[in-house]
Amino acid sequence: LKTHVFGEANTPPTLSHLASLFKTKKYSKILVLTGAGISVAAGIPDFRTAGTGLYSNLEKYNLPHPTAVFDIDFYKDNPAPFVMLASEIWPGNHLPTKTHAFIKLLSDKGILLRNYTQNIDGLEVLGGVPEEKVIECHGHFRTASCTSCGSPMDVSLVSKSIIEDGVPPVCAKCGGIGKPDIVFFGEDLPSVFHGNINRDVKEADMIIVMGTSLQVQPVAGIPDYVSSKVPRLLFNREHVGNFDTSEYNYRDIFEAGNCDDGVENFCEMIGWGEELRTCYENA
Ligand code: CNA
Repeated sequence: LKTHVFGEANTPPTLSHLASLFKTKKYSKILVLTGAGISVAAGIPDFRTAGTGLYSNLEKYNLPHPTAVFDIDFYKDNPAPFVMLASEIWPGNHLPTKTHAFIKLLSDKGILLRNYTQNIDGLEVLGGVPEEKVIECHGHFRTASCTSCGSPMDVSLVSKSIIEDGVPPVCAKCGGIGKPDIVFFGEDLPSVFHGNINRDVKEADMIIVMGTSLQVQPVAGIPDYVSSKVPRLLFNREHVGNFDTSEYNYRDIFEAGNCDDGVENFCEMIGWGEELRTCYENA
């Protein structure tokens, strides 16, 4: 067993190693990578949890395969399933969780380098994380555009069409169909992702991954791009990615369970328990 990133040999790294270094302010450029799991406690189902996840509950849409609902070519030919789903998941009815409060706290303390989120629910910004600290890798519902000519579309008309009328929005310029600017399979990620990711992974001195199955590239690769000297902390219900739990592990910590519980426990360990509660209650 080699000496681990917390400076000790012959023992696997633990959360308390990390917490004690955290308290010395060793980490000041923390990259946070989040997914649908962090919003499950807000009442928004994730994709891949068997039984409750969206992919287990799409029978009514009669899809060839679950991911078709977010496939750009499928949508152009058959918009009805996404229109139905979008009317159900359109943001506005959910509040940020303790995990969102933790990300805000990291930002308030000046040690959040960036939060790369795969979520499209907007709860990071609603929870008070400054917009410049959040990269919504898979887009959001705040703007909309045409899938044919790319022209921006009035999002209030797009939401009315989808939520009230249950029909796909039509572009006034070319007659193509529109959609909110969430990223479908087959579409590129927003330029803000490409413009920041290379620098951020180089600068990060710690990465925290929460509530993601790490199945969707390129975001799923982010934990692999940070320096090998960087500790990697995973709060998730299940083990994902290549977080090392073997005897050779020298930098990974996997806290299994609900991320809100993991975050609360970690905050108690670093003396932030009270601040986390206040931050969560005031969000
Ligand atoms: P996913 O593939 O559904 O994986 C979710 C992961 O979180 C799984 O590993 C779960 O075990 C885990 N998990 C579920 N609940 C919790 C919890 N309370 N605490 C800790 N872990 C939990 O979702 P990903 O984000 O990895 O997949 C990427 C997709 C999902 C993105 O493109 C998103 O746009 C999309 N998505 C977003 C939302 C949202 O915005 N809230 C909801 C559903 C899907």
